Amino acid sequence: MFAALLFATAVAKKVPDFLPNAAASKTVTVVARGQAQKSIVILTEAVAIKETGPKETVKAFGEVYAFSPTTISVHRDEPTLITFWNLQGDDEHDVMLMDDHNNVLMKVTLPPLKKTAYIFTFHREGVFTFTCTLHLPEMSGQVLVFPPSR
Ligand SMILES: [Cu+2]
Repeated sequence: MFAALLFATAVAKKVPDFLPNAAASKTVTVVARGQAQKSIVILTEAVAIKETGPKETVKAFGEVYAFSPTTISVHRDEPTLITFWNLQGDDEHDVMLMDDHNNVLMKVTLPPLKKTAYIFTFHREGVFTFTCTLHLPEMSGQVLVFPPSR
């Protein structure tokens, strides 16, 4: 009963997935299918976990995960396929993308042992931040959006 209640609370708290709405799509367009000019893979790396340790690190920090790489660069208006590989068999991750004013643009779940891919086209140059809401603050990274290449 108690466990079920805890579970229900966790589920209720979980932010549902969403892609950029009409306003956010002026900053970044995100689609599941289409033509991309570039492809980037981002892994979910287990830095310190209860199964493999180091034990003292897990004791001090809890389980620690990281996106790898943490910084990627794209060009403005260049459709870029970004594929997240969740390498963990028993841990869900997610990715929440924010603009340079910390406005949340989208959030999608990264299920265990699955590749999650979208084509991102950024329409504004600048520094965007992405983070896993389940492993804050360490599991986060940046997208640097540069001027068009030609
Ligand atoms: Cu995570």
